[in-house]
Amino acid sequence: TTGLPHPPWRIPFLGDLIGVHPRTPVQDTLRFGRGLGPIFTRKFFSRPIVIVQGADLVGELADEKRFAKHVGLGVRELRQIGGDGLFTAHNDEPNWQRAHDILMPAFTQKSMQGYHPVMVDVARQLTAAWDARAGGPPVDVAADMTKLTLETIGQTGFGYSFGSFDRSEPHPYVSAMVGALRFAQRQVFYLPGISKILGRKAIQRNAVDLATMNALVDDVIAERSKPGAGQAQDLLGLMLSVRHPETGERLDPLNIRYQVHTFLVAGHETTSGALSFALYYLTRHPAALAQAQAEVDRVWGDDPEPDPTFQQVTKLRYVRRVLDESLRLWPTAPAYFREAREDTVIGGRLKMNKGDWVIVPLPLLHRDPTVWGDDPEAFEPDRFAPGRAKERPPHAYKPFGTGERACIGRQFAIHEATLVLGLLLHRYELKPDPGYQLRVTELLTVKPAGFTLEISRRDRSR
Ligand code: MNH
Repeated sequence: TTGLPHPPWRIPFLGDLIGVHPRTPVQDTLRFGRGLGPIFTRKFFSRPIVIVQGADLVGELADEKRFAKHVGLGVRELRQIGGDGLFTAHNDEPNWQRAHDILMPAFTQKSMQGYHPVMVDVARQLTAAWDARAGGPPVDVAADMTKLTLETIGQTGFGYSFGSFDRSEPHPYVSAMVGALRFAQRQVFYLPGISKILGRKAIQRNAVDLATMNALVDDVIAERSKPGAGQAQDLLGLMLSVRHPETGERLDPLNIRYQVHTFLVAGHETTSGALSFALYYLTRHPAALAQAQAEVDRVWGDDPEPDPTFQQVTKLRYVRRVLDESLRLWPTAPAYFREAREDTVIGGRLKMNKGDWVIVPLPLLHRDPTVWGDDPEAFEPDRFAPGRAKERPPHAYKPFGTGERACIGRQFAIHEATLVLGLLLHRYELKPDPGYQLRVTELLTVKPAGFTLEISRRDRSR
């Protein structure tokens, strides 16, 4: 890594710690990365990290023959929750392929059609809660989107309801999860060993959080394993009853627990952030909001209580563009890692030995001015209008990752988010606090913090 551009003010032993904060690794990288060129480095203590931006190099890294997913800093720490579950498994762990093959049938178009009525039902729990708040004090958008997405994955995946909309405090699973994620994120910044000395209390609290999470998941599994419980073909049903199509193997109980955590966490934090950013950008851009509302009105007309079909959701093309553009500016899973399968050179200049890895921070890739033009910060959903993708290099936009380890839940997330955003735009007038300045919080995923909206039912008599 010697010779690579790096942030100013490098100090011996500590490295590039000036101007960084353990709670904002992505935003720090975004700030430093502008102007440092396609390959740069940051050093935490003695550990150098190589960071790659720019669509050309990210395209090169997408070559599955030369590179593969790396379970990197911040993801590795999640193995205490996700173990060898899909997200945190190393490429060569046998449970990855096994679970991938067993679970793929849960993510087909046909499966999405099966989840659709449940997604509608959960969306109605949200609108019932918002109806009760209409005309009243503003709602905390990210908090409510998190309730919604957690309910959706709980009910579609596992037939389990967290009762999120009947609670004033987050479900204990969620509080424990937030604690465990925070613990994992903090570990990234400690030298190996230091966290053990400095953080006895934190380690104990983390153990309690993990136990809380495990207890809930073990209950859900036990409930469904009872004789006569019946096996719905949801995620849990597949994991409990299906053998691998070729090898006949099943998933073992510990791995099933890891997978349930994985889906509960991966399946809700990211989609919740995507919905929250979309609402943020829409309410800052009146023309886009008007266009999105015109679209949902074309699809659902003046019916105040539409019964949305699966087909109708796929017709919300502009709403979809709004989501795509929101995920460009704030890809809610903000980075992935790639490692070299063999010794190689990238960009014609950076030598990588087999096993060496680099990080791809997506907010930087998605602001590459050679791809997105002079004003990459501008929110313009029409960047995703039909035909426009052809104008870009193929790997310029990667909110769902790349290759065989890309997001398995992409269609699920897009269907859920489009449906919910559409229904909210059809039902409510949304007024942002004019003084709100976007503040992004990072907890492995990114979300707008403190973002509220005043909501009122739309007047359909006009
Ligand atoms: Mn999702 C992997 C982004 C929604 C389940 N997801 C990934 C990766 C990205 C990602 C990026 C690749 C990470 C890496 O290379 O290390 N995911 C998202 C975003 C959304 C999202 C931006 C919503 C918006 N993800 C969902 C949903 C589910 C889900 C919803 C489940 C229903 N994601 C996963 C799983 C993986 C994954 C599981 C790991 C896949 C694998 O490696 O086999």
